[in-house]
Amino acid sequence: MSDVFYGSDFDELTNTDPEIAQILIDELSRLRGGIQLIASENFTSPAVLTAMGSTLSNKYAEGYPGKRYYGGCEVVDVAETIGIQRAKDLFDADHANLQPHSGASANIAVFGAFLSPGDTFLSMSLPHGGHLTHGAKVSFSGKWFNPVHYGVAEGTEDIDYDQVRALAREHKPKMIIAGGSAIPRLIDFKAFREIADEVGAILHVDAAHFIGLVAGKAIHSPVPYADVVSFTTHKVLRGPRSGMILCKQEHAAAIDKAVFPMMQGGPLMHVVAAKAVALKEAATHEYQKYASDVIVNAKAMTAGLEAEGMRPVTGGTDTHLALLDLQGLGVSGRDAEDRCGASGIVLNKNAIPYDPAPPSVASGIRVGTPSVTTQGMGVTEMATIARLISRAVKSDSATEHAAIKAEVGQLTDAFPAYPRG
Ligand code: DSN
Repeated sequence: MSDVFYGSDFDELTNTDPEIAQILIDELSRLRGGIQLIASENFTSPAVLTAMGSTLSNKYAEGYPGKRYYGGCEVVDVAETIGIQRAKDLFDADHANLQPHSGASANIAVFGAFLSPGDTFLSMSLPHGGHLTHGAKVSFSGKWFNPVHYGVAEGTEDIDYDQVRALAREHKPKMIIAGGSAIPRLIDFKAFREIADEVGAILHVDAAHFIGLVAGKAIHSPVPYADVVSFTTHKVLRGPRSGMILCKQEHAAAIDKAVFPMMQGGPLMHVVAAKAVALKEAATHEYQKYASDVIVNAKAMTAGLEAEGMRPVTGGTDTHLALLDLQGLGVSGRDAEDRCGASGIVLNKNAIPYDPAPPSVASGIRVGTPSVTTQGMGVTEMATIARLISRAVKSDSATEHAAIKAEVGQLTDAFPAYPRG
């Protein structure tokens, strides 16, 4: 441990709580020992992890830099101010709020800033690739507000902009949300802006999945078009598990008040500092190369899976993720997830548009390349992984799954997550 830094000291944790220390070791082994294809996960850097494991965790800092409700905030004020400036610079945004604890809490704040209970909003339906916080009945957004949902067109399986426009004209929503959790294609933010303007709605882009690609200049940005952009910071962006909001200057006060004091109390200053670190990392040429490699890898993996009989929804991907329809193989998403899991490949079952199966079974799987790209894998490895997934999905033999797991081990040994020093 450094003379000047307390935190992230594993020996200290081992002495105090060997049980939890062992869980940290076990989780690191799990990450290192498998192929991680959850599209919403990544391997954040040791620098980000260090900021999160620091004494900044101790500080109560309700309020914003220079306007806190506690004394002693002069140091954490600097961290938050640096982070805000980095976010504004990286995304060319008028205003940034780094305090939301997560993507879901960022979205609660967006609703709080612009809507009142009972107001109507328009968003993508969950079974077509939306998100729980975009109006699912079990979420605050579906319980307290009135969601109207658009989906994808049956033929293209891409967002049906004609339907978005028609529903907007019919329901006059106060807010329109673009974005979701299983959208493999680029979103036409200009079209959404035009529809929002036509009906006088706020345009909220939930960029959680793809903001890292925007940061790395690999895809176009929603920031010029949206009134407000919310996102998580731990997906392609590779920051700490947390949330963030960008908005136009005219909405800055409303967003800040909705984050604190409406939605949250004290910010997690260690996580705010970690977000600042991630934003610095994301502004580098190295990160830009990473972001474009994530897409190249996603395209390669999708092509490999298609060659093995798994149909890519929309015919392919422009981003970090793909949705594969397994109906042609006669295997459910749930069975595919289990079989891959037994083979050391971590991915999730996923509903596909117009899915005949219930969500707990699902006809598809979702794969993403943020983590394997962080490990340094390229298109050759993506082709290998596609073949391993195919073998795992098509077999219910434990022997075959064990054989695949051994091959997974060779790959993860060659491209380790968190390499040993
Ligand atoms: N549940 C996350 C995902 O996996 O896409 C988004 O919140």
